[in-house]
Amino acid sequence: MSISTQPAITLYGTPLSGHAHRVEAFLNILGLPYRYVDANAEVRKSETFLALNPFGQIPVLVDGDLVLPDSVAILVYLADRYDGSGHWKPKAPEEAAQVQRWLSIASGDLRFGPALARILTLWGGAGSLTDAQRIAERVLRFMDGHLAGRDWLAAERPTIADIACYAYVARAPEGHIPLDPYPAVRRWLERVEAIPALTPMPQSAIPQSA
Ligand SMILES: N[C@@H](CCC(=O)N[C@@H](CS)C(=O)NCC(=O)O)C(=O)O
Repeated sequence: MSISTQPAITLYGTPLSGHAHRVEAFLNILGLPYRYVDANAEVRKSETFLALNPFGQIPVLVDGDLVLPDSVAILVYLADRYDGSGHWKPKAPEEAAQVQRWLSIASGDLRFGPALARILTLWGGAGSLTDAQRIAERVLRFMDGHLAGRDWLAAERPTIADIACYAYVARAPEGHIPLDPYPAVRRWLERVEAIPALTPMPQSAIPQSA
């Protein structure tokens, strides 16, 4: 009888996707074994991938029979399913609401602010860089004020809110959004990067225009 050593979890992502980084970081923090499939733009157009996510987007997590697209949905699932400590997704109503608020910011302002500015700068595409930078500055100013008197976004310890918001803030300079005006955000980034097992979001090797 042969025993399969294949991990139950597969993550479809790419190394420079901040959305995929959220999931990869959390899988590593939880110490869960997983198989990583590099789903580049070509792969994402394939019928096989579109069967997993009709939106053609990464990340997608497959865990046994479950096929789950969307980085935030995946963080919620992994926390509920595998975080025995309950620390990463608190249940107390106030903290739970704060976590949800920052997950919404991760999917909204951070996606259409620093993430879009980075995409447009590094790879081009549709959208206004000026609008994206304006949204980025607004959310970073808000984050900086919020973090001035606290270590973590949603609770007194790190939660999935910090994991969800980290990558696109860390790499905002790749969209020509300097982080110098946001000292509390920079200190928070250092705290996030010191979380055991979290691997920092890689810097793009693509040369940036001035
Ligand atoms: N709401 C989704 C957004 C994911 C997303 O935008 N992924 C990008 C890569 S960072 C993607 O796959 N883009 C390809 C496309 O939209 O065609 C999530 O949170 O996972």
